[in-house]
Amino acid sequence: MNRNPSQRRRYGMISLTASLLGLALFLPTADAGDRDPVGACCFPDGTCEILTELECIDLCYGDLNCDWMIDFEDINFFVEALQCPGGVGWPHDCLWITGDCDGDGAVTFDDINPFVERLGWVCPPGLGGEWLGPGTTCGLCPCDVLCPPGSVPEQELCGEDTNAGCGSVGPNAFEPIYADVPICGTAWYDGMLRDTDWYEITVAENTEFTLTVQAEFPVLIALVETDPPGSGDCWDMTGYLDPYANVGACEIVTIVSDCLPAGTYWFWVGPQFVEDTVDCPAEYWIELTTTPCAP
Ligand SMILES: [Ca+2]
Ligand SMILES: [Ca+2]
Ligand SMILES: [Ca+2]
Ligand SMILES: [Ca+2]
Repeated sequence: MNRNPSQRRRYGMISLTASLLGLALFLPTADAGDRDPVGACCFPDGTCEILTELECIDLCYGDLNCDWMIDFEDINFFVEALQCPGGVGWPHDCLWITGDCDGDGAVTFDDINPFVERLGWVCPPGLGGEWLGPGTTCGLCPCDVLCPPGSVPEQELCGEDTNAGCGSVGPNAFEPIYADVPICGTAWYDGMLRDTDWYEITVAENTEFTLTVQAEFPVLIALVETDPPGSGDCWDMTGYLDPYANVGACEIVTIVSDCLPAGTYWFWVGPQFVEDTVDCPAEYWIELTTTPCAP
């Protein structure tokens, strides 16, 4: 958020009144002008919309120097805004339209009374977004994956190595995963080595598995294939991942297995080797659903 408290000079109420009366004699009515360009607005909750800058950021009307207070320091900015119809020639980072205290889309003399009424206000903290600029797309927002409601944390802490499955040093270590209970996990990649997370589930009947993931890094998810299927024995790995998916940061993707026989299955999650590094604690979530099926 661009908040730029600059050029602070004090005006008294007398000089404000004099200035406004003087301006009223000379200035044309301001115009809001053409519709502003739109671009990606990235909100703190991870969502994004295509909006104008004004629609995206949080404005406190009357706070023309963007210091979150509406006070005498704003008066000369307000007077200056009145001299810039349509915002043309407005030199400050804090937006011209911040002077639109009656909400009609322009800063005009009609804003004088509502501006004066606001003197002394403290602006509420905002929930505005970050605007990325004209023509930008939501794919450019920083990726922030939020754990879904009801999720449980991965047991391995970021930087540890406690669930590397068939790739474990020492005893094979898997973390359990349960149907319909999302897991909120973390991962890293240091440019050479990467975190690998192996999740294990055992089913008692023919099952079709559906695994969904979203990660803050380019991620690979997969069902580790064994022959026979569901053997739960690392020596039975075929070396194939089936099904699997590679997706970019923040993309949500789902893989669906064939109808597989009762047994023990492993789902694999880890960073792709495409970024320079993935730093702890890069987050992801996965959710597994199981559907009984007939082979
Ligand atoms: Ca202010
Ligand atoms: Ca106005
Ligand atoms: Ca991990
Ligand atoms: Ca791991």
